[in-house]
Amino acid sequence: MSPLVLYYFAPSAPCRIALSTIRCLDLDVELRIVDLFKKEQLQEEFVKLNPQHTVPTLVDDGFVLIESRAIAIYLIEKNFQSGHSLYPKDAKERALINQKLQFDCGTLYPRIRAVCLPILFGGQTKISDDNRQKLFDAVEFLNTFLEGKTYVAGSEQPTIADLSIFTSIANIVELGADLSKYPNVVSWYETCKQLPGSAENVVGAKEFAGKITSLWQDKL
Ligand SMILES: N[C@@H](CCC(=O)N[C@@H](CS)C(=O)NCC(=O)O)C(=O)O
Repeated sequence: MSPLVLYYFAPSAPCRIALSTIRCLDLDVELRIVDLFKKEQLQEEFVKLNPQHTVPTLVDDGFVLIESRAIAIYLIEKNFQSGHSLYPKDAKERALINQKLQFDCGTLYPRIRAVCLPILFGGQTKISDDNRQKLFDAVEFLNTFLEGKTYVAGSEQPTIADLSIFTSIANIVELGADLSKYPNVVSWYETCKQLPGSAENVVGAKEFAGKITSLWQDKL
């Protein structure tokens, strides 16, 4: 069987959600780099594959899938039909994992983007106070969710919600965010650093942060 193909760019957090899932599941993958800083996602061949021209894009034996969290769920459902601790079959456990995936996709990560994209692509050199505040409000929510818990969905084992949120938090850690006011987030982050693929994930976050910090005259 041909290996999975993942169109990938390490500084992209969604790409690292997909890849860290692949690493935790120990699946074979061929990475094809799409350099967003060179606008390679707009090349005709790639747009034919993914008209939304986003990475990550997964190709599994001709089946094309976009959206990082959908990719994570697909890989587990396809390869572990009787379930996997990263995304167990129990409806309530899944619901709590899905909730935290939605929290990352709909709240935490968009607030990180709102801080970073004006710097990365908008020519700005400073963060708006409002955007910074909203980002740290989301970190505060995460800190509250983690009260008395080891992992974000409340399970005893890490899940894909941890992989997703770890990826977002790695970006702001590497941007120099002071998380000392969020002790639950700090200890959870240290725990997640033990997961397969997390060192590689942090390398991508460093690349992302390096690009931002070369452009701004500010700090988180
Ligand atoms: N919700 C999507 C977001 C994908 C996304 O927006 N990827 C960005 C990089 S972080 C991208 O490919 N941007 C290039 C473009 O939109 O042209 C996911 O989680 O996969």
